[in-house]
Amino acid sequence: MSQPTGATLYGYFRSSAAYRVRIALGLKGLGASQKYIHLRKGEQTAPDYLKLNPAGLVPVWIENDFHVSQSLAIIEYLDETHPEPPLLPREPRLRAIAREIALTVAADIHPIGNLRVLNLLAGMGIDEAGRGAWSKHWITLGFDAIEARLKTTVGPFALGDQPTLADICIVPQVFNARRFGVDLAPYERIRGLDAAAAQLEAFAAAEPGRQPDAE
Ligand SMILES: N[C@@H](CCC(=O)N[C@@H](CS)C(=O)NCC(=O)O)C(=O)O
Repeated sequence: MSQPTGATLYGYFRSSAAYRVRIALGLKGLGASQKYIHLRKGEQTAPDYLKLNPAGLVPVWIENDFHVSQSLAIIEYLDETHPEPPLLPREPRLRAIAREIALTVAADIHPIGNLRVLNLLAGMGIDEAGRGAWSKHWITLGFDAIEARLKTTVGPFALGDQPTLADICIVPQVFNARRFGVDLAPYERIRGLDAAAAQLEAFAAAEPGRQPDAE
């Protein structure tokens, strides 16, 4: 039974940024109403939605007269308003590494493979195979960095025996990697934490296929 926040999360089943927020809510045992913005139909650019998020992206978190976008900002807000269980390690160096990994996904990998980027490439005449190769390239580069970074961590999760912001960002990106046919064989540590996370209901319930708007 989750604790209601009275808030609304605007998302889309396949949005990996919204997927991150769903995982964080699950780990905190928090509930929120969900509203679905159909990205492939372009609902993110509808005037009413742009009033909520002028960037035309999901997720957005709405709590009475307060609203915030950017998945990492939403997750930090949830962590600060509901501190248990913490989503960042307590030890400052591990916290820094958790943020490093989260940003490798959220700042370096994810934005370049976003729908609007792929749509722009399509408009420039890049065919589906070319767009797929583009996405695979950037995911592979980012995963190479994360896999190397995880060398000194102990598992089963990215930074030890509890899931953190690092796992919250990696797992949805692994989902995307599978969609784009990225070969995950070289990423033993990433595959290991993804498998560990899949055992937790917070991660399993947040999977795109389990969302009411899944197609
Ligand atoms: N940095 C943002 C990224 C948000 C984002 O790019 N969301 C994607 C879905 S994962 C989106 O709304 N894409 C719509 C589009 O590209 O038109 C965050 O972490 O929230």
